Formats: sequence, C-alpha cells, structure tokens
Amino acid sequence: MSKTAKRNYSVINITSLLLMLIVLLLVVIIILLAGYISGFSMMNGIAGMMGAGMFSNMMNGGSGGYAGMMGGTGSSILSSRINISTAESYANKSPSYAYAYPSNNTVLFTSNNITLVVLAMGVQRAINLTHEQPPASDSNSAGNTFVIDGLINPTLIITKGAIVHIEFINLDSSEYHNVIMTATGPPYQYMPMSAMNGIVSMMPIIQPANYSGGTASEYNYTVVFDNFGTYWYICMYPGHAQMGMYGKIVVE
Ligand SMILES: [Cu+2]
Repeated sequence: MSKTAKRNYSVINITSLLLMLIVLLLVVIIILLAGYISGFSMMNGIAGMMGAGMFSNMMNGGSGGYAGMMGGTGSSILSSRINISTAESYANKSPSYAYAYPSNNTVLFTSNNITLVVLAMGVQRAINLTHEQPPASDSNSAGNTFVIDGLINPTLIITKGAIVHIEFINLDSSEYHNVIMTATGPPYQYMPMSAMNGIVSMMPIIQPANYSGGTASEYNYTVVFDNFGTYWYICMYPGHAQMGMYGKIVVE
C-alpha cells in the first residue's frame, strides 16, 4: 500500500518537472518568435539564456544548474546573417573528413572535430539543390528537410567524443526552423515534446531567409557526443518533425 503511494508520488514529480520544462520551452519559443518579428533587441539575452545557458549546461552535465541563464553569453552565439549564395554552395560541399554515401543516405565522419553545416528548407528546394531524394520518412511533398553534406536528412555516423560545431542556416523562404539533438526517435507529435526526453542540445527557432535581400539567418553551437548510441536531429517547429523533418545520428 505505502509502496504504491510512494511510486505514484515520484511519477507525479517527474511529470511536473517535464511539464515545467515544456512550458518554459514554449514561453521561450514564443518570446523568440515575437522578438524576431518585431526586431526587439533584448532577444540577445533570451537567446543566450536558451542557447548558451540552460540547455548547454544540461547537455554538458555541468553542475552550474541555471547559472548559465544569468551569465548571458548570448550575444556571441546569436544568429547572424549569411549570403544565400554562400549558404547554397554548402549544399553540395563536404569537408575532407565527411564521406557522403547517397546509396544509403549516410554521412560518415572520420574526424573528432567536426564542422556540421545543417541547412533547413522545403523538400523541393532540397531536391533542386542536391539532386538527391529525401528518405521515405520525409516523402511528403509539402514537407521540410535538412540538407547536410549534399544529402537530405542523412544518417550521420560520428565517433564517440567527437566535438561537433553546428552551423545551422535557415534557407527556407517562408518557414521558421531550428535543429536540436535528442535521444528520442520518431514518431514525433505535432508539438514534438517527446524530444525533450533525452535532449542533447537546444537552440532558438530562427526566421526564414530573405531571398529578395539575399541573406539567411545562421546560428552556431557546439555539441559533444560523449556516449555511444543512437540520437536524432530534429526541427522543433510545430508539425515539422511530425512530417519527417529529422535524421538519425549514430555515435560509435
Ligand atoms: Cu522546421
């Protein structure tokens, strides 16, 4: 009797913790979206809180807790602008240590210091840029995709302990996107909150590219995969991961 009660109590605690995280995430996403739309300059601090503080502390297993939220190293990693033509050239360019295999849609990384350029865009633009097809999981013609080293939503094979410098660029003409890493695989819901379970990295959702102005938004952050296993990179914008905007990461 008392055992059951105890178990229920701990389940409630975990549930409320998850709820708290979800609410916090939603609030930050909403504030960020509002900030980008209005060009509100205080976004530096909030982006920093999200990108450099809370989640990177969690992911590094830092004992700092929420100290990063106060530190605010945000401005140094806030999204910057990149020329669209430069960004598009990354669609078919790979570093020497990245071996892309179109036959099984896989990229093998042989370095333990990796620069990973992740481009976000609609599936048709991805096909036009890469001349490759998306995997079956993202066959929806209205879907959104990641382009990495010339492939669409490829499986990434990286070495345990590798330092991964992510350069995320939103090349979509109309949609907001981001890329986060998580241990939770598909299927994802419209609001992909299951991804919060086993979250490895987090970043703000960033605005679409300005094709008439010729620039796109870019956001950089670094992840270290310290454990063997399977992870996923996904877009947290509602509906995108559900429709297939994700790919697998194998750490071996
Ligand atoms: Cu997206």
